[in-house]
Amino acid sequence: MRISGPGLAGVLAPLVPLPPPRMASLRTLRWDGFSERALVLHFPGPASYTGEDVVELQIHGNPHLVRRLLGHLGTLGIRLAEPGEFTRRALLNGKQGLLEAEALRDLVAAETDSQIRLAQSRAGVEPTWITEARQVLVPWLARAEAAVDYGEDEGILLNLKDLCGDLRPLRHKFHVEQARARAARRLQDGIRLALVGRPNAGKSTLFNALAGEDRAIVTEIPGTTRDVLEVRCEWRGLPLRLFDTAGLRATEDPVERLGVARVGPVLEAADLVLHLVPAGEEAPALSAAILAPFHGKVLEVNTFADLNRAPGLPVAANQGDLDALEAALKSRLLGGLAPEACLGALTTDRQIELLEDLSRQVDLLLGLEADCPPELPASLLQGAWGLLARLTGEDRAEGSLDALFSGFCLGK
Ligand SMILES: Nc1nc2c(ncn2[C@@H]2O[C@H](COP(=O)(O)OP(=O)(O)OP(=O)(O)O)[C@@H](O)[C@H]2O)c(=O)[nH]1
Ligand SMILES: [Mg+2]
Repeated sequence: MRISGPGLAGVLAPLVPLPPPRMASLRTLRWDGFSERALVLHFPGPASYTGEDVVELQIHGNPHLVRRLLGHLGTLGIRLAEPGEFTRRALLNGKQGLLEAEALRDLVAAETDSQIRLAQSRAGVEPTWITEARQVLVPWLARAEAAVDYGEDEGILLNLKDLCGDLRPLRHKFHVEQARARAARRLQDGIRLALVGRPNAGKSTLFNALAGEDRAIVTEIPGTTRDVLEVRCEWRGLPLRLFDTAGLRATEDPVERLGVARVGPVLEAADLVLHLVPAGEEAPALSAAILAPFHGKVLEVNTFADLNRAPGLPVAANQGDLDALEAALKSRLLGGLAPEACLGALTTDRQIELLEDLSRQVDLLLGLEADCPPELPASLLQGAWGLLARLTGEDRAEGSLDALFSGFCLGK
């Protein structure tokens, strides 16, 4: 149990005398006739996770015992934490930045190796491009302010050419970061990948190959798969949620018809749809019609590439020949970046929107006329500065914190 708040030594005194700071000590907790031997840790504020006094009680995990102790702590004026409340307090007490808190939320939610690495790469370090952007902006903010305040009287002018010379490399960095962030968000969210096509196109074979396990039944009988099958896996650095579906065809079989009817919702929800067409065949009219509304997210792959070489994206899942598919997926989903190239990148909608705003702000600055009044660059520079501050959380709206911490679990 982790407890945070002011004056804990006094509050907990009736239960247990607290040990010296940061020393794990065996103590006996006494309440209501119970005597529980527990390892007790005491982190007096501000040198603690939340910045307040923090006490950890490592008691035996019996759920009834835990309930009884929680009940007793309630009588001492201690209540259960809200989801993410520890981190929220750490943030409000300046122990942690907003970007770090967001990275922690992603770490808690991560399900695959690459998602964990991505979240860890963002914890505890401010991205260097943010530091560099600040270094570029600070002197120009000062110069612009001076030009606004004293320009006319003292002849202080803002040299827009030099300003643009400094901003162009910055804009380039922002564009690089935008591409990295879009790819990183895909990785952090996971990619919903649907496999569709006519019966016997090789969907379940590919499904099993990507999942790395024998999950779906594969036979040479057309119409084998009826239900939608789902598996979460990481394939060559891509966190995937895979969906195997019933083969698309007009059929009298009532069970198979139900299966075909389930393909639509899978297509709706998918980030990317792989349409499997055996190499050398034309896509059947029925699948083409069903897929037409989703054409923006459909990628045609040619299965049975071991038997038939044809132009297109060759896949021979039963031979493990999936390199072309890997390249196509990474190009399509990550803009050609390798998953490792996304380490340290921004990932959340909030962060990405602010980065886009920042990029637009710099575009406006670069587009200024040479003879514009200094108030214009000054206010745009202020705007850019403000966006950076909102990104790192130095300037934040309370409401945005509610959204962030609703994604946390209890006790974090
Ligand atoms: N040679 C070769 N055979 C394959 C390939 N992919 C699948 N097969 C074989 O083709 C047959 C059908 O494969 P499935 O994976 O069951 O096809 P499906 O699209 O899931 O079929 P339904 O579930 O009936 O819609 C099986 O006998 C597989 O072993 C491939 O790339 N090359
Ligand atoms: Mg199948």
